[in-house]
Amino acid sequence: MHILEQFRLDGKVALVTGAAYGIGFAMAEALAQAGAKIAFNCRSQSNMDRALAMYAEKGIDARGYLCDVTDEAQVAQLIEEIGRDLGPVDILFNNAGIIKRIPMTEMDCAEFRQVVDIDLVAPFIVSKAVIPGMIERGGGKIVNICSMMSELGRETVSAYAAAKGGLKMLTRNIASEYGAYNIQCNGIGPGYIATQQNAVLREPQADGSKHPFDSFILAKTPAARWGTPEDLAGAAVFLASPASDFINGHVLYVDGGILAYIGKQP
Ligand code: NAP
Ligand code: GCO
Repeated sequence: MHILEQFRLDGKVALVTGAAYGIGFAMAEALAQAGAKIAFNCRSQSNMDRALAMYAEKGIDARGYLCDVTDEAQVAQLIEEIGRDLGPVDILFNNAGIIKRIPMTEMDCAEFRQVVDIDLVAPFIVSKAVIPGMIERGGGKIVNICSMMSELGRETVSAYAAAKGGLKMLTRNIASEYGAYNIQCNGIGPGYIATQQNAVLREPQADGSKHPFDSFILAKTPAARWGTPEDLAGAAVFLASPASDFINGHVLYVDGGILAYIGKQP
């Protein structure tokens, strides 16, 4: 097979959770460009309508479904509807996620649980819903969207770091438990990617100067820039394609070098 053919996804059905915008949308667009049929979900009709229009503008006939990934019954229905509309899920990207930035001692248990529910329990729920079909059909791909916080902590993100650290180990465990069925489960660990999830950390100050966190991240990133959702496209297609059939349990960090760097001297 010509090497570039290994990166094609023609005839495959890809589900990207939470792909109405942000990183999920960019990865779904890349998978579509590689030939996959795209299914995505989100929780609000308005986001769904906007996303469908954006996919259509890109020439992508994506199918959108309203589904809260923390709800097992809704996820079961989601997988059934995708099977009816597009065919069984060959590729799953567990991308949906939230963050709450609250000092741990001030965080309610309910807030901690909500982050863990969406960022860790939901990938378990959706993966569990697609793996039996993947086994029946001889294999599949699962990609979990991890984080710098799968490796590092920082103030105010205890729930998120616990969830994303757990997601790294869930990735390794799915790889271990189902690798024999030709299912590859890997992770993508984005660095600091400019999306609405962290827009508050990049807002210019009243005097027009950079947000301190913006300056902090630029000093911690060898590439000296925030990433864009499109920076993740290549890693997404690679881990969804036959080109990565012997890669399993790996988290591919797309972080501009943050994890390798002690940080620029002030
Ligand atoms: P975002 O812009 O906030 O998008 C999050 C997506 O998740 C939205 O589409 C949202 O849809 C969906 N979502 C949230 N909770 C959901 C639920 N319960 N059920 C279904 N959909 C749900 O975030 P992003 O920056 O694109 O991040 C996407 C993923 O990458 C997340 O897992 C995040 O932790 C991870 N990540 C982000 C960065 C970064 O720097 N941006 C870095 C590393 C990892 P609705 O709310 O409209 O339903
Ligand atoms: C934060 C940011 C990060 C990014 C990402 C880094 O508050 O530190 O939101 O958590 O979202 O996870 O990889």
